[in-house]
Amino acid sequence: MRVAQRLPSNWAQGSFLACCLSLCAASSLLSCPTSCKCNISNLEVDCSGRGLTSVPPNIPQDTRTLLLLNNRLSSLSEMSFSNLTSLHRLDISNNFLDQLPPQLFLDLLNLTELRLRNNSIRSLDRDLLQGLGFLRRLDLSLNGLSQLPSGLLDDLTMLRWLSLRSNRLQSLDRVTFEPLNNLENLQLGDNPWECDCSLRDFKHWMEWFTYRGGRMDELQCTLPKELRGRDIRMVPVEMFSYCSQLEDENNSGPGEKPGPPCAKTSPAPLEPEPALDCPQRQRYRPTSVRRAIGTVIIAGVVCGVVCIMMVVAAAYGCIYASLMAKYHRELKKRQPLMGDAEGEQEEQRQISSVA
Ligand SMILES: *[C@@H]1O[C@H](CO)[C@@H](O)[C@H](O)[C@H]1NC(C)=O
Ligand SMILES: *[C@@H]1O[C@H](CO)[C@@H](O)[C@H](O)[C@H]1NC(C)=O
Ligand SMILES: *[C@@H]1O[C@H](CO)[C@@H](O)[C@H](O)[C@H]1NC(C)=O
Ligand SMILES: *[C@H]1O[C@H](CO)[C@@H](O)[C@H](O)[C@H]1NC(C)=O
Ligand SMILES: *[C@H]1O[C@H](CO)[C@@H](O)[C@H](O)[C@H]1NC(C)=O
Repeated sequence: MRVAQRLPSNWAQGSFLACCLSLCAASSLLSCPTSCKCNISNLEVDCSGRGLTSVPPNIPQDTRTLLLLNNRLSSLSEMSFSNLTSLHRLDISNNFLDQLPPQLFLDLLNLTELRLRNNSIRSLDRDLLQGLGFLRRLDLSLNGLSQLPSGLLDDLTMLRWLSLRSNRLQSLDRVTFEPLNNLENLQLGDNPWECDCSLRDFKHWMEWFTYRGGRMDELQCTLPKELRGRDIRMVPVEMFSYCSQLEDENNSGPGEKPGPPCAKTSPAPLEPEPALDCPQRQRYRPTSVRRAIGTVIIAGVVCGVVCIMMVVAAAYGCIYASLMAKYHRELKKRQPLMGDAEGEQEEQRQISSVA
């Protein structure tokens, strides 16, 4: 298969070079797909806004930038980009893609920028981005993603910018984001986040991420009701302390670890650690959050009452003390008219000694 593929591509390269020696512009125009514009000075092939329903054939093999945005692509075959090994930038935004074949980007090892904004992608295969070790920008915004498979981002150690804005994400796993050592900017806004135990570990990761200088937009909670509209980074970590209580209770339970019960409900047996966010446990969380909020409110009220009482007592003490001080001062002021108190005492002592 591979040999058969390479023969024509080598031939194409050879003919391209030969033409370059004579008339470069003419040859590049010949090899440019009819529905695209090709720029040989930066090896860019622009096929955007042509109403395309499939990737045009005969895209020059040394293409560095391929623009396919604003078309009508609804599916791609596994081989769509298979011989464009020099590709650095690929933009397929504003199409109707819903499912991407797992091997789609397998040969694009030099890819630095991948834009899939504004499609209908609902899920991604965990191997889709395998080997893209040079990728710096990844735009998945405006899609229908409801979760990211763990391992999806494992090879993206050079990634600097990632957008997951405007999807249907309710939760994210810390483990999925840990390989992104060079991430600088993360966009997570406009998703229906559920701020419960399943987001706790990711909250910790976000705190570490911003601590080391990473920038983020807002992650506003949608559920539970009590936290709607709040940024999860502003929710005190104490609100999540009940999570470890739940875990402890379960771990010290009748010998049953949290792993197996989740695995029963988890649809993907491939994931090694589904224990942290099994859907079964999520149902308990909103009530527990309510309980935690209730505790906080009661504690606040009690503290407030005690504080007010202390302030009243202190104020009373102060007023009493100042009144007493004033009273004493006035007493002292009045006494000198009749003579110094001590002088008088001395006089009296002298009188008594004389007597
Ligand atoms: C081709 O790319 C170069 C470098 O980016 C640019 O200056 C030039 O305007 C482009 N030519 C066309 C026809 O777009
Ligand atoms: C990828 O990029 C490197 C360095 O820019 C280059 O040496 C290599 O040939 C490229 N690989 C492909 C398949 O184009
Ligand atoms: C998303 O893509 C559709 C179809 O190409 C387009 O009509 C729409 O304007 C795009 N929306 C945004 C926000 O880019
Ligand atoms: C990749 O190259 C082969 C041979 O050069 C060609 O037949 C095929 O259409 C090219 N694929 C793309 C997506 O341009
Ligand atoms: C422990 O896990 C089981 C099974 O998932 C669940 O039914 C139970 O409610 C959990 N216990 C606590 C205290 O959350």
